[in-house]
Amino acid sequence: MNFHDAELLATAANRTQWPDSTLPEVMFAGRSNAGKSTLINTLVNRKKLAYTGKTPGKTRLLNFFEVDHRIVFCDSPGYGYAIGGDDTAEVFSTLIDPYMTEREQLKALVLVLDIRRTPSEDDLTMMEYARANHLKVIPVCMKADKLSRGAGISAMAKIAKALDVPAASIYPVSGTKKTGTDAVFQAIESICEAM
Ligand SMILES: Nc1nc2c(ncn2[C@@H]2O[C@H](COP(=O)(O)OP(=O)(O)OP(=O)(O)O)[C@@H](O)[C@H]2O)c(=O)[nH]1
Ligand SMILES: [Mg+2]
Repeated sequence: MNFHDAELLATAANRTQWPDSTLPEVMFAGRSNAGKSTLINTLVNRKKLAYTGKTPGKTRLLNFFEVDHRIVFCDSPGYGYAIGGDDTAEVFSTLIDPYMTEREQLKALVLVLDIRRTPSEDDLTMMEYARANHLKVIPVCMKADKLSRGAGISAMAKIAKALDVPAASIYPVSGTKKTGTDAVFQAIESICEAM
């Protein structure tokens, strides 16, 4: 496991609160409870940088983390769960949509999925939306530790088919076993360096 320096740069409810940074950014999005915040913590080898929890709806705003002084990770609220009375549509229109369409240094979407679940309509919409905004998409299957090796491979094949991407382009990660993150980090780095 590599050491990465990481710090919270900003928490934003609207565009005026986006951090004043020019570093390349990567957004982490996905269904509520899929493991977005856990993935960020595991990538930077920190237990509690991003806020995680057993109940869905833990991440409420956009949270920006500067990593190694060269990349910014943006954690976002999950979709598919009503957050504090607001519905998913509102989170999308007030937080996620402006960020995805207007943030110039945003380079990639890490689409965070639960390896045990078929991608939802919202996942497919998010992926199309990222592509429409010229973002590269890195699909990551969290909770790989919950399935046996064989079941994990067949689950990822099904997910690849649903997303219409090659199976080899999907990254399995376990937050509890801390496996799979080096490959994800490299994928993020190579996209950010190419820009
Ligand atoms: N076993 C296992 N549990 C995981 C893994 N990743 C996340 N979890 C658990 O899943 C739950 C949700 O994780 P979070 O990282 O908070 O998920 P999130 O997508 O950020 O959720 P919201 O912010 O609420 O949308 C927590 O109880 C985590 O401990 C994993 O790889 N393996
Ligand atoms: Mg979260």
